[in-house]
Amino acid sequence: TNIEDEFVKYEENHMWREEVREADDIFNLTCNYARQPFNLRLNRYRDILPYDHSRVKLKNSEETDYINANYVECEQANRRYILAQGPLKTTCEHFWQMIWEQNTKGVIMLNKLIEKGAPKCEMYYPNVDEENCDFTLTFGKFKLNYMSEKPYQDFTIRTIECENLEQKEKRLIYHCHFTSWPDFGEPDYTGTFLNFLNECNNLDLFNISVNGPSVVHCSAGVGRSGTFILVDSMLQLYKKFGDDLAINALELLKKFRSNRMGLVQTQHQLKFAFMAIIDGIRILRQNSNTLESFVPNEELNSIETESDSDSDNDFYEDDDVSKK
Ligand code: PTR
Ligand code: PTR
Ligand code: PTR
Repeated sequence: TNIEDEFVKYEENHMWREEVREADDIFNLTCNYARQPFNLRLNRYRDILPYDHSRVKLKNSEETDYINANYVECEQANRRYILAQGPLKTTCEHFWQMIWEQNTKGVIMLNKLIEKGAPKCEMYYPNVDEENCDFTLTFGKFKLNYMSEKPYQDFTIRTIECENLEQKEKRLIYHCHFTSWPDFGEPDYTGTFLNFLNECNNLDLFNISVNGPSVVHCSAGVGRSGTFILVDSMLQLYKKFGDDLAINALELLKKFRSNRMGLVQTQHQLKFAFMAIIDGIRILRQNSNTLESFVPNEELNSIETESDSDSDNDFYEDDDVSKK
């Protein structure tokens, strides 16, 4: 398809950096509500704010209906996501309230709580993996109970029972946590990422005819989250249109960026998204339109990634050591 040609063109002409910037800030959209004095402290980063026109509004709230989150849509792929910042101490209750009110079935988390020694997200979910973790957490009217988890090599799928103490009603929420994606970086392999995406799809998390939109977040909810939904939507479009797919990934990214700012932060993330889409399309073609992996992870990485050269360096370092 043309995405392979585009990849080669961007790669040969060193265009990734240009493309990731060019696509940004072409919209004159406002974030006035996010800048209101009573909402400012609810933002993790001063420079990543939700546009007014697509922000998610809390329904049942007293002081403010504000949360740093946007609806991001691709109608043709039948996809509607909510992209959000990683909750702060002061916004954990709002986060669960959004999940409840929007009828969300799945939360996709792409960051770790601490990255490069700095806190990137509050521990808003009960778990058994972190230090000082708890089986049960309560934020205002929401009580979260840890139910189970299934660990994979680079991700964990948890089930959490969310109990609304006011309405005395309980729901099961899937918490899909990808654990090997550094901020301003990209995963080492497209294979593990595609396996993760496939597991999320197997849980039917993105089926908006049945459930509300899934919530996708990282720390700011733009770099990694944007990369994730770009790959998911493009592969969904390929499943639907096959090789007749006429939508190009950069156009889709621009459209997404009119819903939430800053999606896909670095040229490497953009390149990674293209590699994952291309590898994903190869699997769909070979495997009657499902991503169900039938080859080991390493074999999915047909295109060399930056990290391949890193491991070359490791090899030479080892060599030096053996000479001593
Ligand atoms: N986010 C800051 C900026 O706006 O430029 C700084 C920044 C940029 C921080 C890149 C980290 C970055 O990536 P890395 O952690 O890989 O150096
Ligand atoms: N001001 C922050 C910075 O540029 O460092 C905002 C920011 C932080 C932007 C993290 C993106 C970030 O990455 P992600 O969206 O993947 O968490
Ligand atoms: N907030 C940063 C910026 O806009 O400068 C985010 C960013 C960081 C964007 C790095 C692009 C980057 O590209 P590279 O890592 O290729 O310099």
